[in-house]
Amino acid sequence: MFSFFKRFKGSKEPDATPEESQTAPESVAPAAGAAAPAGTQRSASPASAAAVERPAAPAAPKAAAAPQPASVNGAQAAPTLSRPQTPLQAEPDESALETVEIVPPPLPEASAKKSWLTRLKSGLSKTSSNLTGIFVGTKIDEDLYEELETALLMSDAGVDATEFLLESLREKVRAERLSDPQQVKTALRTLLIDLLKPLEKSLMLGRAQPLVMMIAGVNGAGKTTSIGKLAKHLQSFDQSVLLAAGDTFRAAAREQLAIWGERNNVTVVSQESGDPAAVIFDAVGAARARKIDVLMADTAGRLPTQLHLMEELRKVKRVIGKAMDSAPHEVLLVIDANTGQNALTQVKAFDDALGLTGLIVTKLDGTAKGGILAAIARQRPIPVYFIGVGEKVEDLQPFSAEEFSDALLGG
Ligand SMILES: Nc1nc2c(ncn2[C@@H]2O[C@H](COP(=O)(O)OP(=O)(O)O)[C@@H](O)[C@H]2O)c(=O)[nH]1
Ligand SMILES: [Mg+2]
Repeated sequence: MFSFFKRFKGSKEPDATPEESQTAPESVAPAAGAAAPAGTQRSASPASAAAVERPAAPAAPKAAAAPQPASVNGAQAAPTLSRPQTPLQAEPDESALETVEIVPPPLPEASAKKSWLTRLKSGLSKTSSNLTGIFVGTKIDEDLYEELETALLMSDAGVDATEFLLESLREKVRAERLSDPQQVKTALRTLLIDLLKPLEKSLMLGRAQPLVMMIAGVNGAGKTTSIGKLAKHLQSFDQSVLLAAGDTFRAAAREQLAIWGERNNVTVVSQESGDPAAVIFDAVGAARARKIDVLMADTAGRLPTQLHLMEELRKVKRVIGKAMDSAPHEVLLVIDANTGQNALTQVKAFDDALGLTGLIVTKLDGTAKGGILAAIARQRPIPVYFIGVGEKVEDLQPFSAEEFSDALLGG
């Protein structure tokens, strides 16, 4: 499902193995980011965006040439799930933690990848047909820009991102003396990718044991489902996983996670009643005692306007910090892409309350219009670790600005 690699924290030089030299440029920087306080991890600035940028396509041939390709990151590259070699370092520092990074597809099979992209494209087809229809004519005139403005607004991009994209596009058309609407479409694709790129970020594992991830969001956003999918992915990379049933509001929520855990052989820490902070506190203790790699803490859905419930989340976060100094290492918000501009409101409110480190955007397979990511990129650029295009495990995939832009523009 995911390609991945390991390396030692603190190794600065991309010189040990072909796989390391391939991965070092982006892997060193996120590790540094990971050590920073939660609030500073996001890739809002162009500099940090570059730092978290994932392997570019040119790296792929190199990986293919490596004796044992441990990770293949280029979109065109042949898929592999082979384990990475132990880095060829004579005496790794005992205190250095092994780090595993989950990077974007390739999927194991080209057909699986195709079906996943097809879902994304069909999910976003409303927006893409609106957008592509604009560029079928022969003239670049005011009508074209006006139609584009409408289409972008209708895609949930919001006023700010729409204006930004339109202005940049006019500028580009002028500067590059574009004369064909198809060229304008290509220019828009470039601008969209540039805008969304800072949202791309890999999830870095292995930088703490356990790596504690707290998952928040409104009801029905897809928190529990995404936790389940992620747990499966993580297990396939030999990561031991523990789940904390922090949604103590409804017995059904606890059961949902418990049943899922049983089926998938993942331990779920839960309590009959009570305080989510206490449940999660216990779970952190259990994860430490059992040397679990990743602990994911589910929480009850809540609206940002429910201030006492937002305060409860803050408490959960504080208490996690008491159970383990550096934790939580990730505070993720799950948003349903179908909620349009409201999703942006959620991002801002949860971020203000908790200091989010990442987003999971679900249900891009339905009637979502997709432009919301442009709005997020402009107004609260928090990394999008994963996007969901369905209910199956393989329907949760890392976010790629190129793939997403192509899906939006019907590419
Ligand atoms: N189509 C689709 N459905 C999803 C996706 N993610 C979650 N769901 C569904 O959304 C519903 C609510 O999910 P759940 O995880 O229980 O939400 P929670 O309240 O945030 O924990 C469930 O029926 C999920 O199967 C997705 O990416 N695509
Ligand atoms: Mg739930």
